[in-house]
Amino acid sequence: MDTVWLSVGTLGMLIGTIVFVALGLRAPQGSRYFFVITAGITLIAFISYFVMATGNGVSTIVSEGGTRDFYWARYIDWLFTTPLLLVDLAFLALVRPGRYVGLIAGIIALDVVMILTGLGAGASTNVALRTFLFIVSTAALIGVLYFLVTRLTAAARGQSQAVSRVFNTLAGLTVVLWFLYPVVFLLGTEGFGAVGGTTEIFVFMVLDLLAKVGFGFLLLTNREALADVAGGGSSSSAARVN
Ligand code: RET
Repeated sequence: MDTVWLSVGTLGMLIGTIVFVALGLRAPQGSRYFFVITAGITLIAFISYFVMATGNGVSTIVSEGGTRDFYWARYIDWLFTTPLLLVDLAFLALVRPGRYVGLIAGIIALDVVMILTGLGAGASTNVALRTFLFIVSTAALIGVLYFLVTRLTAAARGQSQAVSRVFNTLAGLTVVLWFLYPVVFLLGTEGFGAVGGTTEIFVFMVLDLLAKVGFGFLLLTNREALADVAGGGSSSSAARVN
């Protein structure tokens, strides 16, 4: 069953990538970078899921409590795709992202800390170390989401109505979905083992599809918002000459 769910994830990410590339061929003027970034996100996840579905990217961890399969490939995926999702959100919210390099770099740095400490927590067999790394990872997640709902949301409010509306939807989706990852981790094989490995693989697959393909679809089909961002933040996109 694990292979079935990982294959569903592989196929879902492949379809997402193809759809995003196809949508990108008709991208509103000046907004193609959103399509490139978002298709890149699903392409990376496709590769990661393909690796896992074919029995790779997984190690057996032996501890006193027994053995468990640890799918480390998903952390390599997340290490690249979660910053790219945040870049999508930052480019949507900020009229001139170049002026906010510090803010964007800070959010990405927190995000990378979150994934790497999460990887350490998942791979470790030492309970104290795992607990410590889990707490650091969750604190970093809270930091990322804090900047998302404060600084980026405030910036998005200054954009056109179409932009701020889609930003609020995507930010809300991100806050809810991202918080579920540590919950699944905690309940699954890396944590208390309240749910089995197959359930964990299934739930992560659903979360990954929603957080990447669902997110991308909402963003890339909103042509009005994309045209507004490309047009420099006003609601008229005609003003911009490319
Ligand atoms: C981990 C480890 C335990 C603590 C925390 C975690 C957070 C993971 C997150 C992952 C998001 C992944 C996404 C993937 C894209 O599809 C690493 C499970 C806080 C937030 C959005």
